[in-house]
Amino acid sequence: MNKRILAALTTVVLGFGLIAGIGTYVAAAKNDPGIVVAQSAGSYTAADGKAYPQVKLSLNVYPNSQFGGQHGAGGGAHPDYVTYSAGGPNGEVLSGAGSGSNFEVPAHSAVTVTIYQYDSGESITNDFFAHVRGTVDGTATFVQRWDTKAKANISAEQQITNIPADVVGHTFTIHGISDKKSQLFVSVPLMMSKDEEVSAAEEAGGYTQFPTKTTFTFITGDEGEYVWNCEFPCGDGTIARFGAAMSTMSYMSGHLIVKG
Ligand SMILES: [Cu+2]
Repeated sequence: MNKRILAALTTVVLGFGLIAGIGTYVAAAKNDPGIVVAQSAGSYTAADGKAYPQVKLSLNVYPNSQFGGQHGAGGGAHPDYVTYSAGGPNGEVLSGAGSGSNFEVPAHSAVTVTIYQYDSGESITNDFFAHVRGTVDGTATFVQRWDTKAKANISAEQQITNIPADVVGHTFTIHGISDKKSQLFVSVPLMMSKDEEVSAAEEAGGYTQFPTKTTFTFITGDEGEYVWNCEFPCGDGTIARFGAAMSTMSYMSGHLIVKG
C-alpha cells in the first residue's frame, strides 16, 4: 500500500480509537443517582397577591470535590473538580447524607434557593450570564461576605439584578426545555469569594470561612424534568475551559425535577 494512504488510514483508525475511548470514559464516569428533596417552608405571596406553597434549597459551590458528598470519600474520581452540592441552611458543608446535585421541587410553587459560593472566579465569557434572569422581580438578594462560623452577614445584604462581569465565580442556570409543557429559565450569577482566602483555605485542606451568599426565588410550572448547569467556563485545563467539571454531570450540572 502507498505509504501516504497507509499513514492516512492509520490516522483515521487512531482517531476512531480515541473517540471510542473518550466515549467509554465518559459513559463510565459515575454520575450522582441521588435526589435531594427541597424542604417545605410555608407559603409565599407574590407581588400580584397570589399565594404559592414555598420550598427551600441550600446549595454550596466548592473549589474542589474533596468534601466528598455525592462524589464519595475524598472526592472520588475527580477530587480537583469544582462542584456544586446541597449544603446546610447556613452554608454548612455536608459530606454524606443530604448532599447531591439533583433537586426535586413541587409544581406551581415558589422555590427559594440560597447558594453559598466558596470558590474564586474571573471574567465570564458572556455578560448575559452576569445578570439575574427568571426570578421573581428579576432580582436576587446578595451578601458579598457571609461568616460561616458566626452564621451572620459581614457585609450588608443588597438586592441585585446583576454583578460585574469580571468577578463571577459560577452561575446557577436552569434551562427551559423539559419533557412536559411548562418552560423554565432561571439564571443567577454567583460572585467569587476572595482569591487569597480561597487559596489559603484550600492549602489548609478546607474552604474559606467567608463565602458569598445569594438567595433568589422562582415559581415553577407543571411537572417536568429540567437540567441546570453553570455557565461560567470553570473546567480548568480543558479547551475553552468547558470540559472536565463543566462536562461531567453532578459537578457543574445536574437535574431539577419538578413534581406535580
Ligand atoms: Cu462553574
